Amino acid sequence: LATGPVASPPATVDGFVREFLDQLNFGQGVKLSQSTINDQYMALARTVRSYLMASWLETGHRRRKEETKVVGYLSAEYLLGRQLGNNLLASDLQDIADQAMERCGIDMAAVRGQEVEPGLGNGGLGRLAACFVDSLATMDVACIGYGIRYEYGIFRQTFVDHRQVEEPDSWLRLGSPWEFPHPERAVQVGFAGHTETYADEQGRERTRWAPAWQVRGVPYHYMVPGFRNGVVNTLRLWSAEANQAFDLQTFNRGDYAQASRAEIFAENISKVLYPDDSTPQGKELRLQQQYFFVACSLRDFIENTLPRDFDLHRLPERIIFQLNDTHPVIAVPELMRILVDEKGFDWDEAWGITRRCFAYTCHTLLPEALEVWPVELLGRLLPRHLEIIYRINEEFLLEVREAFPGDEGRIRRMSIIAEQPQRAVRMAYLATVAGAKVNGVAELHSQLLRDDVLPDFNAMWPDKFTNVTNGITPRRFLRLANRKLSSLITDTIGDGWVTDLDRLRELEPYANDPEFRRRFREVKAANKARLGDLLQVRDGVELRQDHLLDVMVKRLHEYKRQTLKLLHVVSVYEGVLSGRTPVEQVTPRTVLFGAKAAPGYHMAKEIIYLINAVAAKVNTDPVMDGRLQVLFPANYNVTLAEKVIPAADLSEQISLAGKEASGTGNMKFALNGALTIGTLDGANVEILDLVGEDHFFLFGMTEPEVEQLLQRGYVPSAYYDQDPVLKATIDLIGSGHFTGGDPGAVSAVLDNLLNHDPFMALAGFHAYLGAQDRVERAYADPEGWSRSTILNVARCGFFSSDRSMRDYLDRIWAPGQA
Ligand code: 26M
Repeated sequence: LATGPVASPPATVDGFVREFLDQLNFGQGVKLSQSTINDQYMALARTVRSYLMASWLETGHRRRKEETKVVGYLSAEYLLGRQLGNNLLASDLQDIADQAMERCGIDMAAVRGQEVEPGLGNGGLGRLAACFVDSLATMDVACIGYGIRYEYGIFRQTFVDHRQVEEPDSWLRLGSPWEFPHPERAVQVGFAGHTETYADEQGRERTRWAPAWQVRGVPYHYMVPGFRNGVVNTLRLWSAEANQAFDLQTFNRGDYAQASRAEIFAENISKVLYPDDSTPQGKELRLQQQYFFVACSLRDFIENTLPRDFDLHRLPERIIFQLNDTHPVIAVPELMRILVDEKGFDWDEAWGITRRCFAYTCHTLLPEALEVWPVELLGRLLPRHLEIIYRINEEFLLEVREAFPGDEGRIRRMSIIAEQPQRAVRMAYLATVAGAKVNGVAELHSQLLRDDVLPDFNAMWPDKFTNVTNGITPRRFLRLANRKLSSLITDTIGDGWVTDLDRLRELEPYANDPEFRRRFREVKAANKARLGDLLQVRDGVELRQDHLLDVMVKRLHEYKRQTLKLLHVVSVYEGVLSGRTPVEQVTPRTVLFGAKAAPGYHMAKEIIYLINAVAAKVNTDPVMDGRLQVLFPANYNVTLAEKVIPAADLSEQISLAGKEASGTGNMKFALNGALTIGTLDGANVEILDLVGEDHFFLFGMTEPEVEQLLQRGYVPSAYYDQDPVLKATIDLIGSGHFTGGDPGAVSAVLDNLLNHDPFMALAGFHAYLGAQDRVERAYADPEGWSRSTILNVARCGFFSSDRSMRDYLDRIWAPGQA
């Protein structure tokens, strides 16, 4: 009994209804007639879970027998999005669930709307991690995703008087039906204290770390189902808990607040996601988070996942830890500490193992985004790790000296320890030294990484560097988010594309088929109507269905150039206002922004204010005759993305060349039948290559041209002085027209543009307007536009994260084996 596979409930409407009612009655403890929407959501989620459970257990069992190499994806962020729809899709229960809910008289849409998405990430990097684990499950690759179970995810954005106000994201308030706590698998993590040397039984000198305090890491498991393949991998997110709720002596004295201080302190570690995504603040709590989750993860893998008596000399045969940016890099000295201090390995032996267990992905080019930890802080929080980092650096610099004798400048440049402006550990260098491979996230980015960010390391180890262009999961971002387009594609070429996205190529001939083009336009119109309904309910705004929908959704950053988009909007408005453009000549257009600003990023918040101020004016000024609308729904997140992207006509990817590492929104739009207006940056370059110049609105400088302009000396005000349209546009903003007559309210943004403009928005303005003219001419020809959108979909199969995972396997995780 009970040794065979666990039985799933019958995959029929009857079976589903029965399981659902059981979950409602015995799990949730209510009768259907008394149940709230939340009861129904919880029971439905638990029902779906039940269907996936047999596969989860089976996959776990198989993995333990297999003895294959596991990918340990180490990421401080997973921006998962809602789980219910995804897991219904993966288990092929969508239709059954719909019918079952109907039979119970339940409003399925309302129940779906009840789910709060786990927003455990900031943006691209966190969403990429979620796409990657989805693809690995679908490809049946053994992967454990390791991360942090933040109690509060990315803040909820609201606008008050046009300004961003952040609210805590208490996504766990009603409980999450998707998580499985495993307190029995908890591990201990130490902090601070001191190190000491001692002689072991053989008289060898050894070091041990005596931490000053410890916390308990409790893992919460989440299912990561593959697409209809019976595979369910695991995401293991760690929550910090105090070892004891109270200091009993203090408790007995009656000082209850003091008695629970240790508990509060420990639990702070996984309390909240840091909402910065480009300028790390070097905060102690952030370092605690990083060490906490990698220490838990390494301990978990070595002690609880590998077989009992596993010989750690062979560790690289069983694990590759992929470092998602530098956030988990403290895992490198942690593994050294485990091997040397705890397991008694020689330093050289341990280092030989460690260097084969890690690979590093870099996600940025901005120098200010590279993490650096002051030695003072690191030494106080993790004294043993600092010693280990020093020794790694010493021996590394010996290697450099040997390879480049007498080149002291190079040694200073390459040192893992920076001396200026304060002594600090350069985490990207540590990752590069330790990593078996280092990759960028798009061709251009990987090239710039070699040439500009890590050139000395590239000179030393050219073979270490490689590229893996990012991708997105076609399950969530096409099949789930755009059911109508998916059906049209499947009706035309079959459903193999869902797991083999290159097959979208088979759509190419249909770009010339007027009937197919008509159906394609029908899909877009339906998606636009669906978004209109949502925005009406959510924000009480009307989305004009006859407008070109022009979308810019991404984090608010100067380098992404939301201001350039805004300058375009204002120039259109100013043209009509000043009588330069007859209003009938304006292409009816809705510009939709979605963007969160890091709470401490002042300029980004000013830009948000300006967008809202411009929207309020432009939307209501009768002079525009309703032909230009600016919408800025608050709190852009994965859930909203799934509705916005399928409805878009135009995708704004207008970062200054050389600044956006890859972008992944760009891929989502192209695959959902929007055309891109964009620069030669990140993965845009590869999208352009694949779809062709006739089907992409390219503008702006190349990265070398940006460099040249910088060398010559960039004077933004010269563009203002010489371009009358730009001047009129900026002057209108500067006049206080959008800010109730108060020019002061926009001066920070305008001063910055006119006097600094680090991302060359003014230099880009003219070419951008030219590209927008080309957009409007193309949009005026619906057949030509449809043809281009179909070719975009047909030619972008490359951007499946399944292909990204194949590339990681071939180039990084199992070269020669795959
Ligand atoms: C660091 C320290 C402290 C607090 C937060 C951070 C931090 C968190 C997220 C820093 C950066 C973070 O994310 C950066 C990011 O999302 N980068 C994007 O990665 C995508 C996936 O590779 C790329 O497509 C984008 O171009 C890149 O901007």
